[in-house]
Amino acid sequence: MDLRYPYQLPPLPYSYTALSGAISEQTLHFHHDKHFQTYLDNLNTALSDAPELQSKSLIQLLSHPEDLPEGKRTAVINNGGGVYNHALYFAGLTPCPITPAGTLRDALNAAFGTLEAFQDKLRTAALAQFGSGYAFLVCDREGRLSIQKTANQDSPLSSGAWPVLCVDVWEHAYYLDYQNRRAAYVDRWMEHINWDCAAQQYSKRSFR
Ligand code: MN3
Repeated sequence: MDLRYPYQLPPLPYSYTALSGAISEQTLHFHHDKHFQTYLDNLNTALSDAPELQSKSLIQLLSHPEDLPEGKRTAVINNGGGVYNHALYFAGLTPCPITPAGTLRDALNAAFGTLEAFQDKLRTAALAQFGSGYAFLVCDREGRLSIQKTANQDSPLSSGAWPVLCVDVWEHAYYLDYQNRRAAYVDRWMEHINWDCAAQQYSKRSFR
């Protein structure tokens, strides 16, 4: 995903009721239209007086947080990470899941052995993330896949990994539907992974 200033809310790529067995219409409205929008608004505000940062892509900004001016660094990490992570999260869901195919399936098999083993590792990471954050499927420059959990809105880009897929485990992602049952949410999320989106994201990996 090549996101650039001024950042705009991508429309939800399915209807608000499309995932209702797993994620309710109410949660999608709050999460996509309110939480995601707030990260966008805060990022645009933070960059409004920084033309040198406006001209960079979000991937460039998040890949080198050490290069950001000190007065902007925290705002970009938190809100830029929030924008990229949410864009990937919502694009990575679908009401009509298919199984992984092609080079991504081969890479999954090479890294984890089986799809079930991948799911176990991702679930473990999602449940082990203390407090707010994400579990990601990421790859390195050679396309090797692994699981990474991050706190808050930190991006795997900032540690040199390319995000392929993510599950948001902030309570705002599941509390209305599952209350404290994060494991039940993660299991239902897993049934709606958009492997087409993940395969595209995997094939577009680029390290800046
Ligand atoms: Mn969220």
